[in-house]
Formats: sequence, structure tokens, C-alpha cells
Amino acid sequence: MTKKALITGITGQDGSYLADYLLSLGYEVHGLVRRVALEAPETRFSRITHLLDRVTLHPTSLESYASIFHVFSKHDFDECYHLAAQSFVAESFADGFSTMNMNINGTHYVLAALRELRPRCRFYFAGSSEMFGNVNEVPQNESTSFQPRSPYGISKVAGFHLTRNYREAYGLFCVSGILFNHESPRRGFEFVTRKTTSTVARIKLGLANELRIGNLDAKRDWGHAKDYVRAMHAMLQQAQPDDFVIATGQTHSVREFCEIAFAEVDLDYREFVKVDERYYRPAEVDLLIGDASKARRVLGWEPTYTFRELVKEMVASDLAELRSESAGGDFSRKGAKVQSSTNHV
Ligand code: NAP
Ligand code: F7E
Repeated sequence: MTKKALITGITGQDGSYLADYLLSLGYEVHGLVRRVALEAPETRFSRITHLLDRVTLHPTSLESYASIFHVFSKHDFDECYHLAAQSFVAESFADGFSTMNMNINGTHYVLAALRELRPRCRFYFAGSSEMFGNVNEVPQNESTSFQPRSPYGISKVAGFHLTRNYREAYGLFCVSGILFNHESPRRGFEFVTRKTTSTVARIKLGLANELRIGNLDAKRDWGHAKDYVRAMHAMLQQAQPDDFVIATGQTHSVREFCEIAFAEVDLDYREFVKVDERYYRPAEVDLLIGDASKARRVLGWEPTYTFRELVKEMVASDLAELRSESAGGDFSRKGAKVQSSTNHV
């Protein structure tokens, strides 16, 4: 029988790759989107343009229990991937309240609606290496303690505990993936990798002359989003619910990322990168490196992209995108299947 999956955050980097992956496996894919997104599909749906005619979208507010309840009352999903979140750490310092409200309550509402209406539906929570924060162990695994350094990290720790509590208290199949940084050509422009590769492309084409950036010494375990969405799916196929770290096991500094990205277009990053204090965070996570041996052993999961391949793909994609924009590229609008919700939400 065809499996039916719901993805919150389907318009984001991971949601779009996960939708691609589940469709390739024969799933019926549904997504929750903000109502406002329907007003500007050209920008809001840019990552899912290619699959709009193969998914069903539900305009829903994740800040309203009634709105989420309504979707679950109409549809019996086999799997729910809860990816929607305010995901930019820097923004969480600027507005901790909205990050907390969205990330914690949104997760709680989805879990509560599942418990009430669809207790058989399996649930995935998008946990994060930011939960480890000020790490007391290198590399970090499923037993490493959480010492978050940002409102974003704190909100993810709360979501992680909520997810575990619903599993233990109500017997729901609820799991958290503790995913380390993962990037791609679909990454948001504000994250350091895409900010770098998009600016490298602009510099190469003569449209910019510098990259203003913050802490070059921060180190991250960067993988490719395409690899990481396979792990999300694998977690929901297990006999027992459990949490997993997903990471490459290698760490690189922001400086190394810049060096390789500029070198891809035969430029020396030292000539273009300008450190700007505005991009420093009030509290930094200095070093992240994950130990995904449990995922390798239990899920049979392996990353397929190397760090260099990731950087190369992102630079090439940004160059191609910019060249096509300069040549007058166009957004082709496709019809999405949008299910109307009730008027009161
Ligand atoms: P992303 O590209 O920023 O996508 C976030 C998604 O959440 C978008 O679909 C966005 O919708 C939606 N969203 C944000 N605020 C919302 C709100 N108030 N109401 C409804 N929807 C809202 O993030 P991502 O990189 O795909 O990450 C997916 C999830 O994994 C997030 O929970 C993130 O925190 C977590 N995570 C990411 C990484 C990583 O390295 N990428 C690592 C660990 C965990 P709009 O398009 O309408 O804004
Ligand atoms: O920063 C440093 C910055 O914003 C990476 C999210 O997906 O991964 C992501 O969070 C590092 C930090 O990602 C700039 O200080 C220097 O040390 O790309 P980022 P993040 O904060 O690691 C985790 C796992 C998530 O869960 C999050 O949702 O780069 N950095 N200069 C900079 N960062 C940015 N954004 N911009 C700079 O100019």
C-alpha cells in the first residue's frame, strides 16, 4: 500500500530534498506551508517548484493547535517529518521569543495532535548538533550532554525532550535525529556556506568585490543535505524508536570553507574576505564534530559526499544560477494541489 507522509517545513532545504526522496520511493507526500507562502509562490516555493504538481500542500499555522489538529483530523499519515523551525541561530539571538514560540510550541502542537488523533503515525523531530553547544566531549555522540549556547539550541533541546517524553509517556513512535550541519545548493543565503559560495560567484562574475564575514575559526562538521534526508527516513523504518546522531565525522573551519570555495574559481580568499564584527555571535559554538557510528551500524547509513565535493557543487550551482539570471532566467509557475483549511484558522 502507498505510504502517506507529512512534511512540515517542506519549503526549506531539507523538506524539499526529503520530498524528492519520498516521492522517489513511491510515497504520497503532503506538506504544511504558511498561508502567506501562497501569496508569493515564486519566492516561497522556489525549492519545490519542480515537484509542485506531485505534492499536496496544506496552508496551516504551526503556531495554532487548531490549525494542525484540522489537518490530522482529515488525513491519516503513516509518517510525519517535523522540520519546520526558525533555523537561523543568529536570528535566535536577535529574537529569542519568536524562535522559542515557534520551535517549542510548534513541536508540542504536532505531537499533541498526533497523540490525540493519529497515535500510529511515526514522528521525526529535527534535532540539531547546536544542542551540544559548549561541547564537553569530542566527537559528540548520542550520550554527549547538551549545553546549548543560543535560544535556537535551547529550543531544540526542549523539542528533543518533548519528543522523548511523548515516546516514553504515551508509547508513540517518536524519534529525534541529531543532525550536524548539512548544506547544499538549496541552503538559505544567510548561512555561512551559501553566503560564501553565492558571494564567490558574484565576485567571479564582477558583481561584488568582498565577502564580509564573522568568526573564521569556528569549526563545523558539514555534510550534504541529500545524504541527511535518507537518514531521517531510515530512522522511521526501524522496529523500535530511537535517536541518532547524523554527521560525517570530519570537521573544517569557516576559513577552510572559504579557502576551498574561492580556490574553485581560481581566487585567493585572503584578497576578498573581510572580517566584520557584526557577524560575530554573542555566544559561539567553537567546535562540532559528530560520531555517527550508531547510525552506520543500525541504519546502515553512510554519507556519500566529501567536503570538497559539497563545496564544489555549491560554487558551481551558484555560478550557474547567476549566469542564468543574467541571461534572463525565468520562474515557471506550476499548479500546486492546495487543500483549503477551515475559515477559523
Ligand atoms: P530551512 O531551510 O530554514 O527551512 C525551515 C522550514 O521551516 C521552511 O520550510 C520554513 O518555511 C519553515 N518555517 C520557519 N518558520 C516557520 C513558521 N513560523 N511557521 C511555519 N513554517 C515555518 O531549514 P533546513 O536547513 O531545511 O532545516 C530543517 C530542520 O532541521 C529545521 O528544524 C532545522 O532547525 C533543523 N536542522 C537543520 C540543520 C542544517 O544544518 N540544515 C541541522 C540540524 C537541524 P518558509 O519557507 O515559509 O519560511
Ligand atoms: O554558522 C560562523 C558562525 O549560520 C556556522 C543551522 O542549520 O547548523 C546551522 O547553524 C558557523 C558559526 O550555521 C559567519 O558563527 C562566521 O560558527 O552557517 P551557520 P550554524 O549556526 O552552525 C545547525 C546544526 C542548525 O541546526 C541550524 O539550524 O559560521 N560564521 N561568519 C558565520 N555564520 C553566518 N551565518 N554568517 C557569517 O557571516
